[in-house]
Amino acid sequence: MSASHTGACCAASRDAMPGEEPERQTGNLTAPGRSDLEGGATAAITGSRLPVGAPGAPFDDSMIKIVGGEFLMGSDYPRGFPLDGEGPVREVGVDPFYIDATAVTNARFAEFIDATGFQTEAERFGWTFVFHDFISEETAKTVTQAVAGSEWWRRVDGGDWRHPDGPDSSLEGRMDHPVTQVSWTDALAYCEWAGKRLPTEAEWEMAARGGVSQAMYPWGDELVPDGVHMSNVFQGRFPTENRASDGYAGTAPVTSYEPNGFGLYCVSGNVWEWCADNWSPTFHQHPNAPRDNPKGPPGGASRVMKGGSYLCHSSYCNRYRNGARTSNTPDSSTGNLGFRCARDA
Ligand SMILES: [Ca+2]
Ligand SMILES: [Cu+2]
Repeated sequence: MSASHTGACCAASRDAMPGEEPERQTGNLTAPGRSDLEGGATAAITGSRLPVGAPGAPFDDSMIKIVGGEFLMGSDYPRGFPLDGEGPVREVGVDPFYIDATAVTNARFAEFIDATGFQTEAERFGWTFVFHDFISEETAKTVTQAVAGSEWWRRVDGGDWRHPDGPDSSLEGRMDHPVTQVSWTDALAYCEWAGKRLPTEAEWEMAARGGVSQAMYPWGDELVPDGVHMSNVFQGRFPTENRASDGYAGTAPVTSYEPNGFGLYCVSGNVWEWCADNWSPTFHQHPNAPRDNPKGPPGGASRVMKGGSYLCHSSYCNRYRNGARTSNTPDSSTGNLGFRCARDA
């Protein structure tokens, strides 16, 4: 996590780890060099869940057609993180597209791995980031590094998507949960296999808003309307007291809670979701920045993440809002970061 992400309960980056660079194998998929290591309004609701057969993929997935049009993107929320560049609120146009109703599950990801033998970056690096509470006592004895300033993130050797809490953990009972411990590069590989792609940030946010203009959350402005939990975030005292009043201390099944107006589940909370765009906190603030199907700036060391996660808490990191955003390096993987796919209409 770079200094610009102060306050991010959510993002732990490989480049946050000081000291020796873990050995990595090369040649599989391109991944960025690690040389910089240091220690809306007019969106029509279709509601039509057309089954879209992704060419080449062994299953038909249920995707949701977003009609496109213009919407108000971003947020001027005064309690946001200025360095995230949520604002200003601006009108952005998006072409019609399809998006997954849910995040990619462990079950789906397992199909991809079984079909391709793909090795994720966490497996190639040999380690990943796990939230401190989820690490077993046995594994904890082997953990030597925490992220400075976010000590709840621990580097765990042998953790990967199949072992999201460390080498002695498993996916038992979690096959319908979102896959985690996947890097942006891993997500692209899955998308390619599935005949899909990652959504742009604009597409993601338009879909997440569910046709409600400039609401704080996909369902409205209140986090817990009438005491009903609408998302999987963090209740209690972060990071030590996870009360899980919403039913889940970690990930939840991808169709938990009510879907938004477009039929998307868990866009807020549960896991962060990778977007296609390169990250910049300022690119969209330029007067001539693209407003028509914007795809983020060219270049850049990080990628956009949206939606917040089960670790977001109002007292610390309120990025479970529609307009919120953060980033991570494309080779990073954590236990609260997954993705959903999009597709051209
Ligand atoms: Ca929770
Ligand atoms: Cu957060």
